[in-house]
Amino acid sequence: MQKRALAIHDISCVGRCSLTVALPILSAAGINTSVVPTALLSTHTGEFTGYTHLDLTAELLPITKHIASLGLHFDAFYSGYLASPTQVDHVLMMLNKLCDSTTHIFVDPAFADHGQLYSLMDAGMPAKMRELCAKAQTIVPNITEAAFLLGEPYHLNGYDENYVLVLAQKLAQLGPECIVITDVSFDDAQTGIAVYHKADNSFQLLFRPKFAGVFYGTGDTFASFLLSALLGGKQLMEAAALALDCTHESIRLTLADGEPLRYGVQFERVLPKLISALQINH
Ligand code: PXL
Repeated sequence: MQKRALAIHDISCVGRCSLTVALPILSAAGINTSVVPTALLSTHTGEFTGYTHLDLTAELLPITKHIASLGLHFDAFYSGYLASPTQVDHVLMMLNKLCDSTTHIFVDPAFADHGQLYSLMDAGMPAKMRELCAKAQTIVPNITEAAFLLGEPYHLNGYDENYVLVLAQKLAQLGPECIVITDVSFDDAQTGIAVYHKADNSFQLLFRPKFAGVFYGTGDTFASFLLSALLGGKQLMEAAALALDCTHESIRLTLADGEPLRYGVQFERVLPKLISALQINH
């Protein structure tokens, strides 16, 4: 049976992030993916100016009621960028109405990066997003979001493995079983992820050579690759390593091609690698 996911993120028309990343990646992984757009923007809010923004919170209850009436089972509930703290309450309502005991609740908090909240983000978002993370089985914050979720000081650099381990353990205490922290870096040469599994207190760091630049949407590509691999039956560590490799390769190809970074990364070119790693026969 094909797995079924519900992806709840914004649509940024231009600039490959959120749903324009999640839908193609999950679909390539053979997952039947339904989408709920949380907001409609002309571009992401990273390196563009003058973008439009339509908050779709008012649609979430009617959409949820109708989908709930269909009696569908979702194997994964995957939330990402949310427009406001109020919208997080609506997503919690969706979660209650659309998930059952076997739904993998996978939350990418997607509200900050490099020590700062995203442009349109309300200062109340970290505290509110904590409530959603508490309901998740897996969360994938970057290091900024991990610190902000816990109200801990954010360190641009000069932190060590123990700082990251303590963040992961404290995040696990909120509720989730699996914590994958992205954008972990102890020096200029390497960047990577920290993978923490609460069941056995296991903690592993995975690094790849660091590329210079700001890569928009890569949190979304990483999370989408990771969820694809988990739904494809991979264990957490193997799934995280595959997602890291696919994301790293997307960045490498984008830089080699010379495309301006604000348009996101060329994840499309890595989909064959994902498909073969997951041994999917389309
Ligand atoms: O990739 C995260 C993201 C998602 N959605 C919007 C964003 C960003 C990051 O800047 O602006 C609208």
